[in-house]
Amino acid sequence: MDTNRLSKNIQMALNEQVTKEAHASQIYLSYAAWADKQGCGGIANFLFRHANEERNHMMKIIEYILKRGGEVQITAIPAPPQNPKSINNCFEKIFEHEVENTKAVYKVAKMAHVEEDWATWNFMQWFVKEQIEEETLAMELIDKIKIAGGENADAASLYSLDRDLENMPDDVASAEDATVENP
Ligand code: OFO
Repeated sequence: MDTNRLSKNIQMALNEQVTKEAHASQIYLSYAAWADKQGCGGIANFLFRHANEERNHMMKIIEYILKRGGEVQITAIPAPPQNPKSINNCFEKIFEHEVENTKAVYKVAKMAHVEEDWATWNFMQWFVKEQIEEETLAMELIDKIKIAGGENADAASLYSLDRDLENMPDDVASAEDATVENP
Protein backbone atom coordinates (compact mmCIF):
# COMPACT_ATOMS: atom_id res chain seq x y z
CA MET A 1 0.00 0.00 0.00
CA ASP A 2 1.39 3.38 -0.96
CA THR A 3 1.21 5.75 1.98
CA ASN A 4 3.05 8.59 0.27
CA ARG A 5 0.76 11.61 0.53
CA LEU A 6 2.88 13.70 -1.82
CA SER A 7 2.49 13.67 -5.57
CA LYS A 8 5.57 12.89 -7.63
CA ASN A 9 5.88 16.51 -8.72
CA ILE A 10 5.44 17.99 -5.27
CA GLN A 11 7.91 15.53 -3.80
CA MET A 12 10.43 16.47 -6.46
CA ALA A 13 9.86 20.21 -5.92
CA LEU A 14 10.26 19.84 -2.15
CA ASN A 15 13.46 17.86 -2.60
CA GLU A 16 14.77 20.57 -4.91
CA GLN A 17 13.94 23.13 -2.26
CA VAL A 18 15.94 21.06 0.26
CA THR A 19 18.96 21.48 -2.01
CA LYS A 20 18.25 25.19 -2.45
CA GLU A 21 18.21 25.76 1.32
CA ALA A 22 21.45 23.77 1.66
CA HIS A 23 22.91 25.89 -1.13
CA ALA A 24 21.82 29.06 0.69
CA SER A 25 23.59 27.78 3.79
CA GLN A 26 26.79 27.20 1.80
CA ILE A 27 26.56 30.70 0.35
CA TYR A 28 26.31 32.26 3.82
CA LEU A 29 29.18 30.07 4.99
CA SER A 30 31.42 31.09 2.14
CA TYR A 31 30.61 34.80 2.50
CA ALA A 32 31.15 34.52 6.26
CA ALA A 33 34.58 33.00 5.77
CA TRP A 34 35.38 35.69 3.20
CA ALA A 35 34.21 38.48 5.55
CA ASP A 36 36.34 37.11 8.37
CA LYS A 37 39.36 37.16 6.09
CA GLN A 38 38.65 40.85 5.39
CA GLY A 39 38.93 41.49 9.12
CA CYS A 40 35.15 41.84 9.60
CA GLY A 41 34.66 39.29 12.37
CA GLY A 42 31.29 40.75 13.40
CA ILE A 43 29.82 40.47 9.92
CA ALA A 44 31.31 36.99 9.65
CA ASN A 45 29.67 35.99 12.91
CA PHE A 46 26.31 37.24 11.69
CA LEU A 47 26.66 35.33 8.42
CA PHE A 48 27.82 32.14 10.13
CA ARG A 49 24.73 32.26 12.33
CA HIS A 50 22.58 32.78 9.29
CA ALA A 51 24.13 29.76 7.58
CA ASN A 52 22.71 27.69 10.44
CA GLU A 53 19.32 29.23 9.94
CA GLU A 54 19.34 28.11 6.30
CA ARG A 55 20.26 24.63 7.41
CA ASN A 56 17.28 24.65 9.75
CA HIS A 57 15.07 25.53 6.78
CA MET A 58 16.48 22.55 4.96
CA MET A 59 15.74 20.27 7.93
CA LYS A 60 12.21 21.59 8.19
CA ILE A 61 11.47 20.49 4.61
CA ILE A 62 13.15 17.12 5.08
CA GLU A 63 11.01 16.47 8.15
CA TYR A 64 7.87 17.50 6.28
CA ILE A 65 8.58 15.15 3.35
CA LEU A 66 9.13 12.28 5.77
CA LYS A 67 6.04 13.13 7.79
CA ARG A 68 3.94 12.94 4.61
CA GLY A 69 5.32 9.48 3.83
CA GLY A 70 7.50 10.82 1.04
CA GLU A 71 11.03 10.02 -0.02
CA VAL A 72 13.90 12.37 0.69
CA GLN A 73 16.65 12.62 -1.90
CA ILE A 74 19.83 14.28 -0.82
CA THR A 75 21.74 15.48 -3.84
CA ALA A 76 24.92 17.43 -4.54
CA ILE A 77 24.88 21.07 -3.51
CA PRO A 78 26.05 23.52 -6.18
CA ALA A 79 29.16 25.47 -5.25
CA PRO A 80 28.60 28.96 -3.86
CA PRO A 81 29.22 31.84 -6.26
CA GLN A 82 32.50 33.74 -6.36
CA ASN A 83 33.47 35.75 -3.33
CA PRO A 84 32.07 39.26 -3.12
CA LYS A 85 34.24 42.17 -4.20
CA SER A 86 33.41 44.33 -1.18
CA ILE A 87 31.15 44.37 1.88
CA ASN A 88 28.69 46.42 -0.14
CA ASN A 89 28.75 43.82 -2.89
CA CYS A 90 28.42 41.04 -0.30
CA PHE A 91 25.15 42.49 1.02
CA GLU A 92 23.83 43.06 -2.50
CA LYS A 93 24.60 39.46 -3.42
CA ILE A 94 22.80 38.27 -0.29
CA PHE A 95 19.73 40.29 -1.20
CA GLU A 96 19.72 38.96 -4.76
CA HIS A 97 20.02 35.42 -3.50
CA GLU A 98 17.14 35.85 -1.08
CA VAL A 99 14.92 37.17 -3.87
CA GLU A 100 15.85 34.12 -5.95
CA ASN A 101 14.94 31.84 -3.08
CA THR A 102 11.62 33.63 -2.62
CA LYS A 103 10.81 32.88 -6.26
CA ALA A 104 11.61 29.20 -5.69
CA VAL A 105 9.38 29.11 -2.59
CA TYR A 106 6.52 30.71 -4.54
CA LYS A 107 6.92 28.08 -7.25
CA VAL A 108 6.39 25.23 -4.77
CA ALA A 109 3.46 27.05 -3.14
CA LYS A 110 1.86 27.62 -6.54
CA MET A 111 2.32 23.99 -7.51
CA ALA A 112 0.66 22.88 -4.28
CA HIS A 113 -2.20 25.27 -5.00
CA VAL A 114 -2.70 23.94 -8.51
CA GLU A 115 -2.66 20.33 -7.26
CA GLU A 116 -4.95 21.22 -4.37
CA ASP A 117 -2.42 19.76 -1.96
CA TRP A 118 -3.53 22.01 0.88
CA ALA A 119 -1.22 20.41 3.43
CA THR A 120 1.84 21.37 1.37
CA TRP A 121 0.34 24.73 0.49
CA ASN A 122 -0.17 25.40 4.19
CA PHE A 123 3.34 24.17 5.00
CA MET A 124 4.83 26.47 2.37
CA GLN A 125 3.14 29.51 3.90
CA TRP A 126 5.71 29.34 6.70
CA PHE A 127 8.41 29.80 4.06
CA VAL A 128 6.50 32.57 2.31
CA LYS A 129 6.43 34.45 5.61
CA GLU A 130 10.04 33.58 6.39
CA GLN A 131 11.14 34.98 3.03
CA ILE A 132 9.58 38.33 3.93
CA GLU A 133 11.84 38.33 6.99
CA GLU A 134 14.86 37.21 5.00
CA GLU A 135 14.39 39.88 2.36
CA THR A 136 13.80 42.54 5.02
CA LEU A 137 16.95 41.47 6.80
CA ALA A 138 18.94 41.68 3.56
CA MET A 139 17.45 45.13 2.85
CA GLU A 140 18.51 46.25 6.32
CA LEU A 141 22.06 45.16 5.57
CA ILE A 142 22.02 47.18 2.36
CA ASP A 143 20.65 50.21 4.22
CA LYS A 144 23.36 49.93 6.84
CA ILE A 145 26.19 49.75 4.35
CA LYS A 146 24.63 52.62 2.39
CA ILE A 147 24.74 54.77 5.53
CA ALA A 148 28.34 53.70 6.07
CA GLY A 149 29.20 54.98 2.57
CA GLY A 150 28.43 52.02 0.27
CA GLU A 151 31.40 51.16 -1.93
CA ASN A 152 33.22 54.16 -0.44
CA ALA A 153 32.71 53.20 3.20
CA ASP A 154 35.79 54.18 5.17
CA ALA A 155 37.54 52.01 7.73
CA ALA A 156 35.93 53.73 10.72
CA SER A 157 32.37 53.25 9.42
CA LEU A 158 33.09 49.65 8.46
CA TYR A 159 34.48 49.05 11.92
CA SER A 160 31.35 50.30 13.62
CA LEU A 161 29.09 48.42 11.18
CA ASP A 162 31.07 45.28 11.92
CA ARG A 163 30.53 45.77 15.65
CA ASP A 164 26.78 46.37 15.16
CA LEU A 165 26.34 43.24 13.12
CA GLU A 166 28.15 41.12 15.66
CA ASN A 167 25.04 41.32 17.83
CA MET A 168 22.33 42.01 15.29
CA PRO A 169 19.44 39.56 15.66
CA ASP A 170 19.15 36.91 12.94
CA ASP A 171 15.51 37.62 12.33
CA VAL A 172 13.40 40.71 12.02
CA ALA A 173 9.87 41.38 13.15
CA SER A 174 7.56 40.93 10.19
CA ALA A 175 4.49 42.99 9.32
CA GLU A 176 2.10 40.19 10.25
CA ASP A 177 3.28 40.31 13.85
CA ALA A 178 2.97 44.07 14.21
CA THR A 179 0.25 45.47 16.46
CA VAL A 180 -0.78 49.01 17.39
CA GLU A 181 0.93 48.60 20.76
CA ASN A 182 3.97 46.94 19.30
CA PRO A 183 4.48 48.31 15.78
FE1 OFO B 1 15.93 29.83 3.68
O1 OFO B 1 15.76 31.61 3.71
FE2 OFO B 1 17.23 32.55 3.07
O2 OFO B 1 17.52 31.75 1.53
